[in-house]
Amino acid sequence: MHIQVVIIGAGPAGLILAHLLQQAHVDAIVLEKHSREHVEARVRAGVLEPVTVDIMNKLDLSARMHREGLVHGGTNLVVDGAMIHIDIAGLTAGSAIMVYGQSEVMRDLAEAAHSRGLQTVYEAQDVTIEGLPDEPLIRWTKDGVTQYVRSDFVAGCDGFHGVSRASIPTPLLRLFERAYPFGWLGVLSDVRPCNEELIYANHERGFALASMRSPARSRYYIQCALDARIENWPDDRFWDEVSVRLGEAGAAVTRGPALEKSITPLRSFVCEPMRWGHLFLAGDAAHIVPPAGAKGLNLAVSDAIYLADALSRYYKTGCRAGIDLYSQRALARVWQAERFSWWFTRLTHRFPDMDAFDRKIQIAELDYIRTSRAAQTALAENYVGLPMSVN
Ligand code: FAS
Ligand code: PHB
Repeated sequence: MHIQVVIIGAGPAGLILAHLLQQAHVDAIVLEKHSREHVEARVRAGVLEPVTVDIMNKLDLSARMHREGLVHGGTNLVVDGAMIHIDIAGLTAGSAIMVYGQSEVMRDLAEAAHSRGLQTVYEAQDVTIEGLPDEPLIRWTKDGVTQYVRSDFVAGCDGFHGVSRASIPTPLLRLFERAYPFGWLGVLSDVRPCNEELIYANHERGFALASMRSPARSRYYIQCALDARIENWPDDRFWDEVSVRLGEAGAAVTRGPALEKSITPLRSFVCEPMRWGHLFLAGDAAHIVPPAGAKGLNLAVSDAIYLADALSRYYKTGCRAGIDLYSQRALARVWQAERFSWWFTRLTHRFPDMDAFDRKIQIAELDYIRTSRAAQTALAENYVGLPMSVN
């Protein structure tokens, strides 16, 4: 069997790419190792940039997002209790973020993939990629039966721990990494949010984030030690800590049972190039950002847009320029998001090795942001996401 494109992974990168290729009449198949329920149950990102909202609109996948999502024209920083409002819309000629959980995005993408007849194989085990770099042969096992397909191209959308990046000889790759000396402890709870918009708090005791999924469902995070364990964070201890760190807004925190509680390690990571012959990497398979900048999901989407454009142009015109430029174009946007996510993490978190001088510098930068329209504009335009390059 031969197919034009095999997509490994049915996360945001994989399914956005699959929908875009179908729209361009390019034949593709998606191979996902977990069940659809497992993918949709993962509690991850919560903030969509305009680029992500626009592509969901273009794919006619955004009806429920516009019904249930929350449009935010601003966000907030809290520094040792005092609030700084960032007027995102006012500083970026009307741009806004959409608060709509990744679980909901995945449900919308998967439901439409099914109804539109996108070939998606869930619980595809032991996916391997042979024949690289130029003649891909992909094998997998489904219900105990081994299957294989030859393809023109492979899109590795299989996340940080996937098989795609691991299929590229290490000497061909340049890897860039920064591991952070802390993690995020996240709680999902069916309680009303403590504030209309998100709050990013820098507190002596550590970072906290007040986010949400709906007017009745909150998502909170606190910075935690690398060796933190869920069992040492009963709900009451979490609610006490997040309330202290949120300062004045903490008084409005409504407590409730944790529906989900998880610890995520933080890292910055980039793999260059995002291509080897006929294999392309997209999303977390190629890069990871610390979640403070709300970039992970949105970068996966922008990679998929670049890759779909490149492959569609090739099949339509035979022109390989988009394919040959894909890695360079995607990486230009990736590094901008990496820089912002690194900068915003350093601005808002307490690093164990920070001394009194470091803390003073952090407070001075936050005071500068409080008083400078230029500083707030720079934060706002990076937070909503820089324009897709149009070269
Ligand atoms: P994904 O990891 O979403 O999807 C890859 C898919 O490939 C998965 O479904 C996986 O099952 C599949 N796969 C892996 N190996 C395979 C194989 N060998 N064969 C077949 N399939 C395979 N981002 C934010 O912006 N904000 C957040 O708050 C946030 N929180 C996060 C919390 C956690 C615990 C994690 C892990 C990530 C978080 N992220 C967050 C980042 C996250 O949203 C990712 O950036 C986003 O899911 C990236 O999408 P994909 O690149 O599609 O990768
Ligand atoms: C979330 O709601 O999960 C979320 C929101 C903003 C971030 C990170 C995570 O920066």
